[in-house]
Amino acid sequence: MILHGYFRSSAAYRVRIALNLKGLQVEHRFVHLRRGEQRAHGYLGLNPQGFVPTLEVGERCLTQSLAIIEYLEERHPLPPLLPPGAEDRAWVRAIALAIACDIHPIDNLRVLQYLERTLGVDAAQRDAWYAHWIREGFTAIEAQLASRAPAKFCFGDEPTLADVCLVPQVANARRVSLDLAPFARIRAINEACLALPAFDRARPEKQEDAEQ
Ligand SMILES: N[C@@H](CCC(=O)N[C@@H](CS)C(=O)NCC(=O)O)C(=O)O
Repeated sequence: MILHGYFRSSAAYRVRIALNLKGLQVEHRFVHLRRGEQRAHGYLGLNPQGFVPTLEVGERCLTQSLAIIEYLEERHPLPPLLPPGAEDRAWVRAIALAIACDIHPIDNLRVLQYLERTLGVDAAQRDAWYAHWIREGFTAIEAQLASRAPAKFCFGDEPTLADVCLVPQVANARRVSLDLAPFARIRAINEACLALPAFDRARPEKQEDAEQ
């Protein structure tokens, strides 16, 4: 398998964590998003949306981080990233989707570039936008986490898809210096995750293409 990613992409970070948790090796190829390589003709042939990640599996190109992770889950069920009960699986997916569908897309590079280049927003306003949507999303997720008994991870004592999405979003929050003090559970879960080698090795700063 070949993973096309970028060290700072939180969607690619999710896939790196899932691969590591499942003990799967891939070849890494790097798409420099700041240089616009995601819009190069060759790459659009792999991923017509012009996003990372893309996972090449033989002749097939899989796109969308959550679809890729669900594929890995189906092909390599152990260790599971979803709990056994249908309601519990829905709960875990809801946290993952709150991040992947509601928080992350409006802070994506192309959205930030549109704010700056087309709407004339300055860097401070851009970062305020970024932090605002994470703060709003994390407020809801913190309440969802608080509705369950305290646990090491989002759901129980093993990491799930929810943690796979949460940790990269916390990394993004830190990049814009969002005050995480109100989010005690999120902070504790993030620390517990990063203590695991699978999460630690997936950190942006530990990737081959990492820059300052
Ligand atoms: N929903 C997609 C989002 C992918 C995505 O937004 N990737 C970002 C990096 S985190 C990207 O490639 N952005 C390129 C751009 O905005 O031009 C997924 O989960 O895979």
